[in-house]
This record gives sequence, C-alpha cells and structure tokens, in this order.
Amino acid sequence: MPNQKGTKVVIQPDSIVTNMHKYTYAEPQKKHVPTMNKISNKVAFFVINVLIFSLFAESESKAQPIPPADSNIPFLVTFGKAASQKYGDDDFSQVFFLSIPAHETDPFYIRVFDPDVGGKYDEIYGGVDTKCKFSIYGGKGAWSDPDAQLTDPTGNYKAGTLVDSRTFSESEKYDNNWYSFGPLDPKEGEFIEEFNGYVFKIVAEGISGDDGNLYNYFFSRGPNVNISIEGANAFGYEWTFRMPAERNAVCHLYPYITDDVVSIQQFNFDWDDDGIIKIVSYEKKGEWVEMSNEANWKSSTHQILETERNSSLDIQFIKTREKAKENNNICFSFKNQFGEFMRFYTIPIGGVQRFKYSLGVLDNAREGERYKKDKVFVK
Ligand SMILES: [Ca+2]
Ligand SMILES: [Ca+2]
Ligand SMILES: [Ca+2]
Repeated sequence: MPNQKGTKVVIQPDSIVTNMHKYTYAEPQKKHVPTMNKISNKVAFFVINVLIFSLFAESESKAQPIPPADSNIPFLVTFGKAASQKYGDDDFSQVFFLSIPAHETDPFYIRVFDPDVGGKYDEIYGGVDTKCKFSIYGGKGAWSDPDAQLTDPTGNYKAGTLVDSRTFSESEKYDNNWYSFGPLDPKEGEFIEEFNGYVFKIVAEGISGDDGNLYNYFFSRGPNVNISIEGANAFGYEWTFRMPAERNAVCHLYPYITDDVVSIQQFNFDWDDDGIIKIVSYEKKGEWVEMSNEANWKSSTHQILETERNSSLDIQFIKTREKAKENNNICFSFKNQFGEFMRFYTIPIGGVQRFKYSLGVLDNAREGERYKKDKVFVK
C-alpha cells in the first residue's frame, strides 16, 4: 500500500499520539497565531512533518495492530447475529483488508487477540452462547470484487479464495490470549497494482448468539510474538468498535482523502449521545458531524478543499457526558461524492492533518459551551 502519495510526507502515528491523547475539546491550546498567512503555515506544517518523520521513522511497527495504538480505540466489536442492534453493531459482521508489499516472500501470521466470546473483556447478555467466526480470504476478487468494498455483508462480499477460518465460542485457552492464523504465504493474497501488494481480507462474523465479541488484530512475522511486517498496511470501510469507558477519552479514525474528493458523507450508528464526533483537518478546526443516538444511523455531508486532499482526516470521537457510558459500541463509515466508501487505514496515508492554526483557550471554551447549549453541528 502506498504510504506516500504525491509529495506529502508521512507523519508516523506514534509521533502524534502524545498530543492526541492529551487533547480534549476543553483543553487550553497554544495561542492563536493570526499573523501567519496560509502559505507560511503550510510551509511550517511540512517542515514539522519532515522533522517528525525523521525522528520517528523507526516507529512504524506501532501501527500494525487493528485498531492502531494511536487511535485510542480499545477493541473492535462484533456481536452474534441474535443480538439487538441497540448494543451498537448494525450487521454482526466486520471486514478488514491487509496489504503485504509485492516483494515480500516470507510467511506471516494474522493474530487475533481474545478471539473467544466470554471470560474477560467480552460483552455478555444472559448466558454465554455466541459463536464468532474469523475467515481469511485471498486470491482473485478478495478486494477487487465491488461487493467487497461495501459496508454491508451482502452479495459477493466474501469473494476470493478461503485461505483459513476458525470459529470461537467461550474458550479458556484463547481468553485474554492470542490465536494465530498461519503461516500464510503473501502470494496467496490478491495482487493489486494500485497497492503494489498482495491483499488479504479478514471477515469476522457473529454466526450465533447475542453476545459481543471484543478483539484486536496484529499482523505479524511470527506466530507467538508481535513483529510488524515492514511496508504492510491495513484498512476497513466500516469500523465497529468500543469506546473507552473514561469521560473525556478521545478516539481517532483516519480516512484517506484521495485527490478527486470534493465532499464526504459520514455515517455513524448508535453513538448513544456519548459526546462529540468531529472532523479535524488542515482547514477544519473541529467540524461537528450529525450524531446518532440509540440504534440509529445519522449522516451529514462535509465539503473538502484542495488542501485537504492526498492525506488523512482526523475523525475525533470525544466522550463528554458527565456520566460516561461504559459499554458504548459504535459503527462509522464515509462515502465520497461518487458514493464510494472510503478507506480508513491503520497507518494514515499522507499523514494526519492538523488544523492550520493552534486553537486558543476561547475557541475551545466556546466549543464546550456550544455542546452544552445548542447541540448543533456546523457544515
Ligand atoms: Ca448471550
Ligand atoms: Ca473476545
Ligand atoms: Ca452504542
């Protein structure tokens, strides 16, 4: 997968994690710098990126898990198909794609943390009765079939060749522990010229029961250890994940904006009025999106400017409620103006955008006030 497109420089995710994790909507930031014009700001932006890149070039390994460490998302979630949508999963299915560089010949492993349903972490209703199936697909169509690039488990979304699969229920062995698929041969993936790599598809399905499986992935060189695969990247079109329990926690997703995008439509499901979802970019200091409540979808359309293309937006999910919801699961996706779903990469392509000016104390305070009183979003 191309980590760089055009001339922009990749910000390594580890380099932004410190600031991101500290950031909340009400936290005082550096003073506004109105005297700097747009061009000098952009120059400064790139200079800083280059510095950060050189400092953190070795830290790419941190981005090999799904969810990535700097997203602050604790777990992916897939419920059994008998579950209520009110638990936060709209379709009891989750799909990710992994791209391995074309030159790779060494075998690798797809590791799943806590693949079982029961014991620690998982969200259980009544008895533990849920089976969750993980399947890995390669070969022709795994990614290139149009149905594979949608967000609903319909049509030919499982296109490709089944490489391996396994179904988990409650398991002492795999509770709070890893299961490793593999060794897998990179050449079993679907070769995609655009990515200059072999692409694998990983499907998680809640095939029975009503409980929620919480789990993570790591793409590794070894079966019993997490060693990243250099140059690999992963993406999904719709992420279903658990928010942290703590008030003021901020999670991030990074949709990649290609150079033909002029507007985006976001979709979120079952946000449960848990706080603010906003878009941060070079041009947007924090543009709110329309937010869902219990078991409904909300969407809104947002304009994209030239300076926001060829890199990744920072979608922030901020818990602001006095009484934070403990088990909030949410689904999130984006379409471009062509109606195509967009990719959210674990290693943000083109780097993660930041607003061109630092936000002042007043800006942040106003945003907090607006949340309390108006609950509007800004287009
Ligand atoms: Ca159950
Ligand atoms: Ca689990
Ligand atoms: Ca929810």
